[in-house]
Amino acid sequence: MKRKNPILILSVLAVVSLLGLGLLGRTNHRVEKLRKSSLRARIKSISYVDSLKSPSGNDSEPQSLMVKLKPVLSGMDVKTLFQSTGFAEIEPLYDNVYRFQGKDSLVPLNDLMEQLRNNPAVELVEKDVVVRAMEVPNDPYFLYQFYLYNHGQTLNLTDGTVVQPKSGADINVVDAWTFSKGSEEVKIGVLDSGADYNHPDLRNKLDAGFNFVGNNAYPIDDNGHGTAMAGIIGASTNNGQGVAGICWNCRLIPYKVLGADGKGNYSNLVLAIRRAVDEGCKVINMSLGADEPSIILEDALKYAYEKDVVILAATGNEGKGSVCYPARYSSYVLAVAATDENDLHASFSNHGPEVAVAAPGHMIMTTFPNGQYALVTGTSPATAVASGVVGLIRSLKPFLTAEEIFKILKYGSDDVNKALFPGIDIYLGWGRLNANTYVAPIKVE
Ligand SMILES: [Ca+2]
Ligand SMILES: [Ca+2]
Repeated sequence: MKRKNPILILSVLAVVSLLGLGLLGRTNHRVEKLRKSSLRARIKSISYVDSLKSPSGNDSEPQSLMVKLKPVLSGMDVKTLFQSTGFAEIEPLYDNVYRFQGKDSLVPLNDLMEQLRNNPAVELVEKDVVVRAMEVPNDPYFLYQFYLYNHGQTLNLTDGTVVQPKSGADINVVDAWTFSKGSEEVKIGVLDSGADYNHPDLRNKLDAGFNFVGNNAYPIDDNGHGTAMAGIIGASTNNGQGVAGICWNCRLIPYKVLGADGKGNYSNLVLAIRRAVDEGCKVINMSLGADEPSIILEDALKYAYEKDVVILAATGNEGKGSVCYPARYSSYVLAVAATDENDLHASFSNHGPEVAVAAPGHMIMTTFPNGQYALVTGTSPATAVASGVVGLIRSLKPFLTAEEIFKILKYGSDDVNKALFPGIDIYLGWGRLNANTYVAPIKVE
């Protein structure tokens, strides 16, 4: 377990300024919207920003002080002695050392500290520094990945946008990593526009896939969408570089079904699903969709499900009351809706009775071609988040069937909209993912 210490924060800030330099000259907050096509799968808005300013946290400020009194005070009633100083509570720790609780005080802690420093009875005053007992990966952009760890950090984008996420609106994956960081045995098929095999945060994670668009063995990414999805699912993590992936050790297999324009067709999708199953993928990510049903497509999904593959697909980004295909085939597929950084249903996320779960899908920091990093938005990244989480479950519990994993998500997700829509609903399905509840051992008291 590592502590989050000042050295880590300094190094993160140092890299933040490098990010600003590295991405200078990029189009500011560009948003690509790709056109609908009735017979073609399509993907939606990818957005990215050119650079970011330094973030700041707000839940790690100390609320109390550790105070060492001079030995001459031993035996005296310390509470009486300091009762006028404005501390809510004074508790003995050991010998002459006390904890002075400033949490509910009307006086700022720094002022209380200064008062004590000037008090002749006080030998030493220190802030009661907040420590976190958890493993935080050393990837420098981890601070921007509030979908993984949201402690209410403020993000200032260079276009003037300020993102202020709600603390706790994340998939609780840092805790989950204590139990599962993924296994190389679990292969995740990413059916998309290919992947950047040279990206420093992906090159050690990608296995050979296939390019159905060019009908060759090289699923290179000439669009960017596939590289972004692959990074969310399983970028190299704790490697001191770029972003953290969700499934640290899972293998990623790109199957290219979308061209440079972000479009593809069902025939290649069907071929890719069948090939991914036959090549041993236990999870299939489809951050894509179209509006028309297809019996042949449904047959391919059924084939995968019966071979015990967990398939995840995006609900679509039109903000309408119908879920795209293949996500709509909910007997075989987990349809993933998007939430935002406040745990609210994202307005662009399609809804309907087929929605299974929701995952963060707004401003998701991930890999982008040519060694870059980007913030992407849509039900596409939400789906990739869910695939990474399913990869963690499959790694830890390979004996579970696809059907059982559906049930784990059903009973373990957080019903974050329960005030308005208690239980399963057409917006968030069973709720927003909570990776820790899926993988943590059940506590028996
Ligand atoms: Ca990394
Ligand atoms: Ca609900």
